[in-house]
Formats: sequence, structure tokens, C-alpha cells
Amino acid sequence: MQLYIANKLYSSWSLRPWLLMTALGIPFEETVIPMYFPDTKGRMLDVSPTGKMPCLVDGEIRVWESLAIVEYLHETHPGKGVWPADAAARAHARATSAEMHAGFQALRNACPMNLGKRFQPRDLGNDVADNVRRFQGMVSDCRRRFGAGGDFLYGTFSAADAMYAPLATRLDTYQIELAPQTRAYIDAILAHPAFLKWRTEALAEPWGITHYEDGWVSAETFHTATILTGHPRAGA
Ligand SMILES: N[C@@H](CCC(=O)N[C@@H](CS)C(=O)NCC(=O)O)C(=O)O
Repeated sequence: MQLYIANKLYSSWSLRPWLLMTALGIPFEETVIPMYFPDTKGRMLDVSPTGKMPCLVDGEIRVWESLAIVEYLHETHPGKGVWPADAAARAHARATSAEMHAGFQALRNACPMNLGKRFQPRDLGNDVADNVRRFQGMVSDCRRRFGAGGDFLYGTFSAADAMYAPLATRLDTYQIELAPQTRAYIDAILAHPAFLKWRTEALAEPWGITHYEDGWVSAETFHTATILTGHPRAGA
């Protein structure tokens, strides 16, 4: 299988299936198409009808949209534990993952994924606070009801954790205050060997995207770009 992704430093949607496949030992080859170059849109459209990454290609079968990729992996690799084995946990995991795919808009808009920096904390407004409150409530509920078998939402690492991993990085990057249980959960994600591999590769990328950096005060820098790209309307 070939997984097409965008920049590892910034592409939250790309991280999700990559992390799941790597964590569960599902073999694949990857191709990175870096964002905001003049030929980026054409290259992405050659791969995916949406012109967005990720996209999984398995022979004649092409799957775009991160959550659809997760379901495809569940069908094609039934023994890998993509979703929890227990029916109630699996239904819950699908619901929380769909919620991530469709929601948390304020947090996603205000705090783009950026693995190369840790920014000074600042007031991010009520909508972001609501998203953080919901995430913390969800972590607490999942850990209490389904988390006994490990450190992740449903015990062992599953697609739900892959779906929430980029959000975990944002909470860390933007130094958002968290309850100890939420902090422990995001630390488990950030310490997962598959995530550490992604992060190492992200930090080795040459590309920096200006509008994911501008307007923030950096507290720590882990990545220095040698090639800058950016959306023409960024910062407008
Ligand atoms: N809903 C899509 C979102 C995909 C998406 O927005 N990908 C971004 C990268 S994180 C992208 O390819 N952006 C490039 C562009 O819009 O030109 C999914 O779940 O896969």
C-alpha cells in the first residue's frame, strides 16, 4: 500500500493514518507532497480527487479522507486492532473519532499543528476553551469506561488515539492548561514510538510554512526551516 501525505511537521490529517499503520505494524510505503509549492495542488490532485492529503492507494483501490482510510484498514487488516474488540467500546470509539473528524473546529483553526515549536500560552477565547473542555471530558469518560487495558482511550492504542493524536500535539505546542488525567493521556500519545518516529522525520524536513508560525511567540524551537512556503492569503 502507498500512503500519500503532506508535510509531517504540519499535516495533522496525514499524521492520523500514518500513525495508526505504523503503530499497528501495517506495512506501507509513503510519499510526502509538501504543501504550498506552485505544483502542490496538481500533484495532490493527481493522487486524490479532493486535492488533499492523506490518500491511501492499494492496487486499484484509492481511499481519501482520514476516517475512510481508517475503516479501510479495519476491513483489510481484521486482526490488527484498528478498532477496539469489544462492541460497546468500538461503537464509542467510532463516535469519538467521527466527532474529531467533524468537530473541534475552534481549536483546529486557532492552533494549527506545528511540531517544530512550543509557543507561549495565551488566551485563545471561549470557543477553544469549550473544545478543550469537551476533549477533557471525553478523555475522562473513555479512560474510566474503557481504558483499563492500557494508557490510551480504549486501553491499547487504536484508531481513536490516531484520530486524536494531532489534537494532543496542539495542546502541547500551545501550552494549554490541562487536568492531570488529560496530560497523562497526551503524554502517552507523545511518547508512543510511532509518534516519536513521525516527529523525528518531521523535524528533519526542510520546509517551514509561514502562516503556521506567524503571530505566535515561540517559547522553544525544535525545527528551523531552510525553505519557506505559505498560503498567499495567510495572515490576511
Ligand atoms: N477531511 C480530510 C482533510 C484533509 C486535509 O485538509 N489535508 C490537508 C493537509 S493537513 C491538505 O492536504 N491540504 C493541502 C491543500 O489544501 O492544498 C481528511 O480527513 O483527510
